Amino acid sequence: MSAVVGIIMGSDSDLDVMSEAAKVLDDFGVEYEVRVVSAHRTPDVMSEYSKTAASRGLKVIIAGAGGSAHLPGMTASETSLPVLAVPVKRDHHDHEALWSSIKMPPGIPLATMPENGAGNAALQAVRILALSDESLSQKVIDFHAALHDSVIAKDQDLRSKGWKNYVG
Ligand code: RP5
Repeated sequence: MSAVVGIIMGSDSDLDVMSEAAKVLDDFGVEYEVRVVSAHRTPDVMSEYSKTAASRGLKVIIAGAGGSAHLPGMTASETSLPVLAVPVKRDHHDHEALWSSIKMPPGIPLATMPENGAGNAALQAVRILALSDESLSQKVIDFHAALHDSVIAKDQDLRSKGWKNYVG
């Protein structure tokens, strides 16, 4: 099967953050591709990637970048596909990547995730794909049921042990 989600990032140094998206897609059995596509260092590649993404079969793009993060927004401007931005945040960064993603001009939507929120970006991509895929939709429902049950189990454990023993 060919990739339906494109995971792109401005640098291979973003991979530790962006690989969380790949892991989630693996869990849901969604096909994806992973590329380094820099808005600043390889703008020609970014442009080509964005313009051909839909015709190559991609349905959603997850784009991560840090610092002066232009990749998510510029990708959104050159494709008709939904683009999910992941602002990559390091300790020596302020929130510039987040700001650059949430300040998009009217007409060019960009769904911006929390800083380093690649896992949630993938879950959102799965939800988008699940709109037209019944078996994937069932997996999303099952995922939420498991999440619910895990919290119930933790709460029961906490109540039976008491908080001090639970923490200890
Ligand atoms: C951004 O600059 C990248 O997305 C990365 O987060 C940051 C640093 O890139 P490298 O210098 O590590 O390649 O464009």
